[in-house]
Parts: sequence; C-alpha cells; structure tokens
Amino acid sequence: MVILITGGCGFIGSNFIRVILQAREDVEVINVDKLTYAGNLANLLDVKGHFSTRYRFIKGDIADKDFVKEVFEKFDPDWIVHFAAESHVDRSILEPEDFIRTNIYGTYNLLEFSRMSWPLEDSRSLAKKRFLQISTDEVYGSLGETGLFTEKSPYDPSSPYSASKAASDHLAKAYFRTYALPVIITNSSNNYGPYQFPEKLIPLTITNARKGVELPVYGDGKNVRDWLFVEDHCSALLCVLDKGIPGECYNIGGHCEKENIEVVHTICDLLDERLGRTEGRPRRDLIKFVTDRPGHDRRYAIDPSKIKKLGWQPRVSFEEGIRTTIEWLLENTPWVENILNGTYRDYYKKQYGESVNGHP
Ligand code: NAD
Ligand code: TDX
Repeated sequence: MVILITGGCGFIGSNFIRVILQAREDVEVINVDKLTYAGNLANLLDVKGHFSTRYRFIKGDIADKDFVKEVFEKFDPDWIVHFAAESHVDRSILEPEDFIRTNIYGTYNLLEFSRMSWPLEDSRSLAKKRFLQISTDEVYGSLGETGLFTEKSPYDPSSPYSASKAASDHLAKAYFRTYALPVIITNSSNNYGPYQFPEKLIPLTITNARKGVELPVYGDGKNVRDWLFVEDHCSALLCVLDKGIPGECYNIGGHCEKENIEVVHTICDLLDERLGRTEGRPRRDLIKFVTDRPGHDRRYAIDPSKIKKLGWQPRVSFEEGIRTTIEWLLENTPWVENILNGTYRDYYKKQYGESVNGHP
C-alpha cells in the first residue's frame, strides 16, 4: 500500500506520518513537501532513521504540474492524504497569492492526476483508493454565542486562507460527484501539540512567555477556538481512512472550547509553576492586547457526532495536552531556536546534498 502524503514536513503531516508508520506495517509513505517556511525536515529525523525502508521524502511543489505528474507515474499511490497548504490566517491577510496557488491550484493538480491514474471504471480496484482532503472548521465561518458546526453547516469563509480551503473542498466534492473519485473530506478544529510552527497562538505564547517577551492577544481576547491535541486529530484521520465513506465529510473536534485569553492565562500560569516567575513578575503581565485581526471569526465549535459513530474519540484532555506541549517545547529548545534563527532551512542541504533537485 503506497500512501502519498503531501505537506508531511509541516505540523500535522509530520505527526501523522509517525502515527501511520507505527500503526500500519503494510504501508509505505511517500512524503512530498515543498519545504516552505513551515516545512521542517527536523520534524521527521526519527522517522527517517526508524522507518528508512518504508519512508521516502521528495522535495517538490504540488502546484507544479510536471512534478505531480512525475510523482504519480513513478509511485502510483493507493491513497492520497493531502495536508500541504499555506495554513496561517494572518499571512493570508498580508499576502494571499501563495494560498490561492497552493491550496486551490495545488489541490486541483492532485485531484486531476488521481482521476487520470485511478481505475474509475473498475469499482473493485477503485474501492481500495482514497483521496483524503484535510480541511478545517474555518470554512464554515463564525458562530455566534451558541450552536455547533455540523457537516451540514453552510460554507461561509472569512479569510483568504479559509476561502482557499473552502474552494479546494468544493473541488474535491465536485471530483467525487462528477468522476466518482473516492474523496473524503475532514474538517478539524484548531490543533496544538509538538512540532507546531511558533507563529500559531499556542507555540508562540509558550515561546514568548518562556523568554519573558510580550504576548500579543488580538482584540478583546474573547474569541473562542475548539482545541484538539494533534495526536487525536491523527487517530481520527486513521479512523476515517479505515471506516469513512467516499463522498462524505467528517467534522473532527473534542468539545474543548476556550477563549484565547483563557489559553494564554493557562500557559502563563503553568510556566510560572514550572520555571518560576520571570524577574519576579507573573507571566500574565506580559500580555498585550493588540489590534484585532481583520475579519476575525468570533467562535468555532465542532459537533463531532458523525465521526464518533465510526468509533473515534479524543483521548487527550486540554489540561494534559497543554502540559505535554509545554514540556515538549522546553525539552526541544534547539528545534525552536533553529526556527527562530533560520538555520532549520539548511537541513535539506545537510541531509540530501545540494546536487539533489528534489525530483523523484
Ligand atoms: P503547516 O503550515 O504546519 O504545514 C504545511 C506543510 O505544507 C509544510 O510542510 C509546507 O512546506 C507544505 N507546503 C506548503 N505549500 C506546499 C506546496 N505548494 N507543495 C508542497 N508542500 C507544500 O500546516 P498544518 O498546521 O500542519 O496543517 C496541515 C493541513 O491541515 C492544512 O491543510 C491545514 O489547512 C489543515 N488544518 C490545520 C489545522 C491546524 O490547527 N493547524 C486545523 C484544521 C486543518
Ligand atoms: O499572536 C496571536 N494572538 C492571538 O490572539 C495569534 C497568532 C493568534 N491569536 C488569536 C487568533 C485566533 O482567534 O488566537 C486564535 C488562534 O489563532 P491561530 O493560532 O493563528 O489559529 P487560527 O487562526 O484559529 O487558525 C488555525 O486553526 C485552524 C490554523 O492556523 C489553521 O490552519 C486551521 O485551519
């Protein structure tokens, strides 16, 4: 079984590669990643060592048609698990173009080459194929004070990021309806955990609070996100690959709504407890309320009943997950420092040499 994983050097993709290689001995992973600023080969150093016969990395851009064609011809994948994306909302507000290119056009390329390579007329062979489109709850836009997103909630994206994810989900659905491509879409809530790039709220706050640097909180800090530990997201994806029905969408979340300010307070208090106060002052003093994000969605919250019917449930509480994340970042100081000083971008040259152009 050959699985093509896109964006496997990012946060969720790298966690998922580790999980699936451990869970499934019959699986060979081809990880295709462009290594943008968010892609880090250090996220997979242990995987490269432990699973060298079943894991292969190829540097490349899903928006490059020739590259994607070459990958499909060479590896003839059974499953596509598509994580690759520009993923940060604030960046999409400043410079949307890469979001359109990667998230929409890149997804189109993968769908199109799947359509051309898979035996759409032979239902028995096709039954083994899967195209898993990893999406987000942000496509549904914002909730008011009550209610939950279900799979039937209308798409109503607010940012260039969520609009680009919504567009790619629509394409994926269209490929199921038009060509019977066995597409499944998952819409997950906010993830956190090891290997998350320190631009996102939780790792940014931990990194800054540890150093005693200002903690930016947008607006009044009362926007609500529904937090999910990354390993629970990965187990949900395994469950959907195993038991999900093509053409269906599954919302993934663990009923863990928190206001941003509560998350920041928790991190400050845990770090005070773990490291002592910074210059005698509680870390909460580092909080700075800053100008709000334009189009900032007020509240996200997932109704996960549908995926729970497949037998999935989250195992890690926020209290446990946030402690694990803090400990991981404290134990992996070089991982963070190499990102902050930019040297993480040299891993490719060190591991694969300058002569490799990245093509298979
Ligand atoms: P990330 O930004 O950490 O990683 C993205 C990865 O994709 C990087 O390794 C990057 O190099 C790669 N990539 C970007 N453009 C590419 C291209 N053109 N070709 C090949 N590779 C490319 O993102 P993440 O947080 O791990 O998110 C992964 C997926 O999950 C995304 O599709 C995102 O929309 C979705 N998602 C994320 C969250 C979350 O909370 N982080 C929640 C729900 C859904
Ligand atoms: O410095 C900050 N201060 C702050 O108040 C940052 C970076 C964020 N925030 C707020 C904005 C959001 O309300 O915290 C909340 C979380 O922000 P992000 O970590 O940027 O995540 P979000 O915008 O919710 O999107 C994330 O979850 C859904 C991922 O980045 C997306 O890829 C995913 O689809």
